[in-house]
Amino acid sequence: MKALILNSGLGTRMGVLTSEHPKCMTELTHGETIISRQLKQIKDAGITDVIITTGYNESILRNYIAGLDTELNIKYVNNPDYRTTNYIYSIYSAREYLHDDILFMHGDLVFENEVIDAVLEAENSVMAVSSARELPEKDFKAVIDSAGKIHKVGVNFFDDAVSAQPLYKLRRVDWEKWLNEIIKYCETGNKTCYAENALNDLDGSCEIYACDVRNLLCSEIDTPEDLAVVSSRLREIESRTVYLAFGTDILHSGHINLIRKARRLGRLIIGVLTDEAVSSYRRYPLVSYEDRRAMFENISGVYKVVEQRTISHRENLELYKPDIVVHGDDWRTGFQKPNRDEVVSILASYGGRLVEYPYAKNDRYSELEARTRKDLSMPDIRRGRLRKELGIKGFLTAMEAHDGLTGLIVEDTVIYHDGMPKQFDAMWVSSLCDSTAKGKPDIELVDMTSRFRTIEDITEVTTKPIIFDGDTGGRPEHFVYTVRTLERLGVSMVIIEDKTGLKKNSLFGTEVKQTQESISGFSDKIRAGKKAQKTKEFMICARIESLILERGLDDALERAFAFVDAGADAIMMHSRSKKPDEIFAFLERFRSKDTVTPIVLVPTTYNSVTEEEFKSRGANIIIYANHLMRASVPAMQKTAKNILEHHRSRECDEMLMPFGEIIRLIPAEA
Ligand code: SPV
Ligand code: MG
Repeated sequence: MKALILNSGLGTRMGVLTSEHPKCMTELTHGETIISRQLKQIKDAGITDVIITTGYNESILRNYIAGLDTELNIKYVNNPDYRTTNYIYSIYSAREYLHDDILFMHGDLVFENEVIDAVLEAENSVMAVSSARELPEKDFKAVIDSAGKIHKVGVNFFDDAVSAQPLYKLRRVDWEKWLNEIIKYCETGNKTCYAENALNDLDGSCEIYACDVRNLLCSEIDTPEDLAVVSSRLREIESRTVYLAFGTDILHSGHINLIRKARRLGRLIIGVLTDEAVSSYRRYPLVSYEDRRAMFENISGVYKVVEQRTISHRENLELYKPDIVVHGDDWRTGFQKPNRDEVVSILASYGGRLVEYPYAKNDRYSELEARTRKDLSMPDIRRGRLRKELGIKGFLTAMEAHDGLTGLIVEDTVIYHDGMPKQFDAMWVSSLCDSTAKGKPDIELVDMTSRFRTIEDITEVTTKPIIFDGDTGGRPEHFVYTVRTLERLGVSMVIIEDKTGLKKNSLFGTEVKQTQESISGFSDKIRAGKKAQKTKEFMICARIESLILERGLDDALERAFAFVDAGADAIMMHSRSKKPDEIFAFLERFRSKDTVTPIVLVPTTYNSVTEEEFKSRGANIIIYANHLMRASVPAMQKTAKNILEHHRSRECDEMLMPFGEIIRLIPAEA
């Protein structure tokens, strides 16, 4: 594509302003002239070849442009009869250079970047028009049909017309038709009319459509009054602020393009989502907030980088009141729609506007995301995430997973509420469910080698942090090996319980014989584990069975403080009461002395309490310890019975998920 700028004319209506140079050299703001601005916009649009028709004060113009150092290939074409002809003849003079797609503009036209972007992005040949402006008495108007196609352009058309500006993007097929007509006009002596007279003779067979730029700046400067109006609009445009939020940790060409477009609209403020905000709606960010912030700060043309603490833009829109918010158009539907609606309504409250660009879909971007997810599943990255996320959010939820498929369900299940996604933060590899899945009792019968295999099945297909139920941890001499193996597997935390002898599941309470380990014996085990661990991030959590074994709160508290002293990174307080009172009492008394050690709860029985309440009382991790297993067993029994009853499977089909859907849960390449 080439740009064609018409600069042959005298510009007499500008008075003294054009006495010494062509009109296009008129200064707009801060040393910028009409022509320097146009050439910069052309270059920014990626066009390198420019044809400028000249006449009046040609050498002054050429010297001036040479001094601008535009890096454009500029071809000057002189219209020798510029005093007596119109620009139709200038185009005719340049005809041999114009066999291409053409961006065509008058030399006195000033437009904002959004205008040239809209014109160039249009699929068809287009002319800039404005349906928002009053019809000008003396300037161009375009007659358009209901499909937006332009039939006539001129000063004297009023019916079905809109205000039109001499800025066209012309595809070669259309332009050649118009150019041929211009050539015919000039060669039959018709040199003093507008080039549009030739276009009008084609009566729509040259297919040019209206590109409606509404209230955006796109004006010719004919008089000093025009200049004053346009200059003041430009100052306003230059001081505009544009807001664009990013939660990404990989910057690809789609993001760079969006930034490039956004910064052309004004001073670009980038809102970088905090780690907490990112992990609330997407995966955990691989690159930390500080590093992501630095990444954006180092992109040229970014005016300011600020923190965005939630997925909602509200806080920052109210703080910075940007004139424009830029976003990909992907949020018009789906879970982000409520966020978009909120942005639209906040912008409307102070007169800002939303600019959306087509969302860049690209297989390469999906591959990058898949690769990042794979990185997240690597043990070294995964292991530290629980500690980090606890630091970021302070409160996490974990759901049990006992094989690869339940791991995928914990990994991928997400719900949306008011534009906010909610998902589980971590996975609990329960001894109860791991044993149950194998049809075995929960008595440390399933050995560690088998338990590790379950972990591997899960880690192979997921990325979320894993909390491992280590039962009693076994003998201290064995536990140290378990710790190191778990670290190698990428597990984030092991929870061991202060029981000894033949362990039985806690939910049996005192119905079965269970023996609690001594404080000193269990403290030694914790110390041995902490000493054995190779990485800083791995966590050992001490689980206290005092309430299960009805030993009372004082015993529970004494143990909790002793185990923290022995090096436990967290405390799990277990209870099988239907009421949360003893857990609440524990939280209150523990937190009055220790405000930092994370507390883990497993509210299987006292299940009426919400996560919000646990959080407000000082808990940090809530584990849903056996729910996927409990959901699947009755469904399987019901199906088995149904088939037995009906002697065939048709009746139970509607209770079942088609395998086509199940397969969709499973990534093509894990
Ligand atoms: C498990 O899920 O294996 C547990 C929690 O240890 S509980 O079953 O409540 O004891
Ligand atoms: Mg267990």
